[in-house]
Amino acid sequence: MNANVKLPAAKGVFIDNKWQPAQSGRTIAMLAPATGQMIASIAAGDAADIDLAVAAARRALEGSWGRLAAVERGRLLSKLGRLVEDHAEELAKLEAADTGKPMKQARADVVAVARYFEYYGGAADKVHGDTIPFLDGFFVTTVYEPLGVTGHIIPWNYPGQMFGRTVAPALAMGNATVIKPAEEACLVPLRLAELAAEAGFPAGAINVVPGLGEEAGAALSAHDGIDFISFTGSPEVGTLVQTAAAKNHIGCTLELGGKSPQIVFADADLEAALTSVAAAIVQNAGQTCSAGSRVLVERTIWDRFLADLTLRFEKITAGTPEMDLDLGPVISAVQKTRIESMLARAESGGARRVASGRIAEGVPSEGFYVAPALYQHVARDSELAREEVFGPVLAAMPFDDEADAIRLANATDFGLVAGVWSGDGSRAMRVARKVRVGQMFVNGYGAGGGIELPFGGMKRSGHGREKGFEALYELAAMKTLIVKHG
Ligand code: TXE
Repeated sequence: MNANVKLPAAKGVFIDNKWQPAQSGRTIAMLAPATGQMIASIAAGDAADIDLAVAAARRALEGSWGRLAAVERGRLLSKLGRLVEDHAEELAKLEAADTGKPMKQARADVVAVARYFEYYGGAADKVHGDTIPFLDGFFVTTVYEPLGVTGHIIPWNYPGQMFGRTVAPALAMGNATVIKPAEEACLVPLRLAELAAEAGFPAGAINVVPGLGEEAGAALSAHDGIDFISFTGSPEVGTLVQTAAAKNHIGCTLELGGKSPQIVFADADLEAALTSVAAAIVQNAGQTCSAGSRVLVERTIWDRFLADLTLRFEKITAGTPEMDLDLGPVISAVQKTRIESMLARAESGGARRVASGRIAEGVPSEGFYVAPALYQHVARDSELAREEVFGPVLAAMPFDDEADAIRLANATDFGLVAGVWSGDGSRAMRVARKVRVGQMFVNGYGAGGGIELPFGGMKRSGHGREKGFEALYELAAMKTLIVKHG
């Protein structure tokens, strides 16, 4: 790791704007995915640290943070956004070391992090209620108030962006936050908390407790002192988090990944579709909830499309962050093994690998590299057709007509994102309205879309909306104020 990069992780748990060791004194070794070597040792927070963090957040709500006007909260968020820009290169290096992604992608991620704080900084004083005509002698209005202490369990694929995505709108609405970043990658969230203190956020508004999911994460989601929990991760853990939230009768948002299809009709701009289809599975080594992991191709162009896609796939190359190629390694040995086992099962079930990308020469042999892979002969009811791989693996499947395309697109339990490519605008709209997802692209596909665009799932992809103004409403309590004035 570059000597100029500070390692906030080594400093412990961040509570009340101060670093402290985990109460247990335990630590977790963090490995760089690109090299397999240890780069940092983070505090292994657990229930005792979560207790302290929730108490600090509650004090902040009752203290100076709770008294700040919306415009002041917005100013702090905007200032944090500018500090992120000032530290962009440092944060990009941390993100790349932590996740293994190419530097250009880590830099783009940091731009997005700053943008989250800028967007929600500007939005903080623009969430207002309605006046509602009611009976004679009454004045009725709705107001948005903070929920209270909000918990945020975030994953390792975009540690910086996920912090911005869920924490910025929570702060904009005046909540005090406790964040549990992923044990595999949490350097950027820890550094962001430190920068937030520098920006002037009062003690307790932002608390970060790194630690294992089954310890710190489970303790946060089950804590009776929180008022809301936001979770991004696997469907299995999502079930645990929602169950814990139900026991405390609090709300939650769940973002649980996807099996997102791009549907390509014969009349589409095929060049544009090919470029997008290849890019959408390579970004972040396929470890993106909205990765385009299925391509559904009209049978009349199947051979030609697959041949062109194969050519593109074979040029895709994985390397270290510093090589700055198309993709990096996957996050961990566990994930590499998980992907490889899924592919072995797919192949024994008849799926055929038609193209492989490359792994650059000279990558460290201990790194967690997976060559990008394109599969055909993928049975419609197979695991590869229906389940998230979370790696650079694309399943290609042909369809016969519009109805078949819609059926196939909907034939997974997930419903996060989809794309349709067609030169026939009416058909594209018909398909777009019938695919059951939270975000639908027409003649384009960008993982997750922009920060302004509401994002979230249907079915097993979860519920609730992040990004855009919708996130602010998820993270606020609407009160109806009824005044009888006679
Ligand atoms: O997820 P986990 P994992 C999917 C993807 C991936 C699979 C497994 O398919 O292959 O999930 O990844 C915390 N109580 N996604 O094992 O375990 C954990 O510490 C509370 C999709 O990494 O769900 C981390 O902070 N929290 C995805 C977070 O949950 C717990 C992003 C996610 O980890 C916990 C990541 C518990 N009992 C994985 N156990 C997306 N939607 O983008 C773990 N955690």
